Amino acid sequence: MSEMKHNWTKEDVLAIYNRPLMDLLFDAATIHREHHDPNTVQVSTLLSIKTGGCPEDCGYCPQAARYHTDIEGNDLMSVQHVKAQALRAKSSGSSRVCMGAAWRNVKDGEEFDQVLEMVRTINKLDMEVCCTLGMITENQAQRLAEAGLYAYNHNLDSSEEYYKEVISTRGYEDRLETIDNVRKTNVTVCSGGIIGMGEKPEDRAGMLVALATLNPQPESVPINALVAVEGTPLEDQTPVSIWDMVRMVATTRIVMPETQVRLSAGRTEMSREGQAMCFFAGANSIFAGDKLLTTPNPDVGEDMEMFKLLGLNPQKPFVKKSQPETVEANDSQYEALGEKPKWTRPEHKIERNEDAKQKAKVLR
Ligand code: SAM
Ligand code: DTB
Ligand code: SF4
Repeated sequence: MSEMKHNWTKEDVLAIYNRPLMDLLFDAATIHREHHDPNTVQVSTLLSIKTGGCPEDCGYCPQAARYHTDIEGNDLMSVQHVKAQALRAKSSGSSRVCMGAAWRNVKDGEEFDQVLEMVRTINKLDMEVCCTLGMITENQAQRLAEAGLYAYNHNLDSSEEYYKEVISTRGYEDRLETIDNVRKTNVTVCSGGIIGMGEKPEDRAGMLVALATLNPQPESVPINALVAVEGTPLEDQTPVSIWDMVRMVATTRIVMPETQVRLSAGRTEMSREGQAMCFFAGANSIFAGDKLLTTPNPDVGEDMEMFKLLGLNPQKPFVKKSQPETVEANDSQYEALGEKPKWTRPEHKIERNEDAKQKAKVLR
């Protein structure tokens, strides 16, 4: 096996992305087979533990309070409810539960303590636990690790340049800092992005460079196709073509050979043939369950039929890394520091975000 390459440039990556499709697919599939079992796909279930009412202005997101979408907001879910959902996910073949909260960043206090209890509870069910809670400090990452967190998801979403066209309430450097905070613990890093937001292939390459030059590279990289939700600034984006998705997956596989590449949002729009091409190109993980966080996803039964048709097997938990131990709240060696980190707030004007916000005001 060759040494992992970390010095990717945008030119390198764009050249890979633009290769003749058959060459690109062949190389990606070859690299995939050198590093992974091509017939095994990791299955994660998403659980929105705190939905809607988010203060951020992410142009793609139906959970941003400032836009008018038909999302019903909820308070933080109870630990019992989360446990019941995790058991359901386990019985339907998922090895991982990914809990998402519509927060800008984690604040120390009762709600975070409740999330830590959710992490302990799911880890004790022998499932991999992932959280995506917005920006976190090193101390918060350590507390999550101690509770038994397996992965933390924090997407870069696009290139640094295009990020500014989508979000104005936080900066790219905040995202990188959170990833760095997670890296200081034994929690694995899950970070990827979205295609179909109006970005150019150069931006897709830029995002992959930002991820592939992290050392170590993220253990998992979700590739989402934008789900264009009515009321969000990106509601009118044309759907990405399957060819773009396949190119993105294949390029991700080539530049990050060891990573689990997750075929994420947007699968309801993809045919089985399209998804099969993505698996061939190196995707080896999916989100299963009829809902992502707030939008639809293929039915579990249909996914299992597809697995059967393609001869794919769900990956068992903890095959890539051993199960973390759970330390109980009373035995914790970390205390809540109550820090108030100065995450950035660029607040530059993004016209389409402003328009969507104005429209929401009229509709309310
Ligand atoms: N609030 C936290 C944050 O932003 O980091 C965690 C939850 S947030 C919903 C997690 C990720 O979901 C985003 O980074 C984005 O990549 C993805 N996402 C959100 N809305 C989406 C959409 N409409 N289509 C595709 N992906 C989406
Ligand atoms: C990721 O990259 N995609 C997931 C997960 N990580 C948190 C979320 C997709 C959300 C799609 C829009 C929704 O359902 O709200
Ligand atoms: Fe909030 Fe996350 Fe949605 Fe942005 S992506 S609006 S931070 S929930």
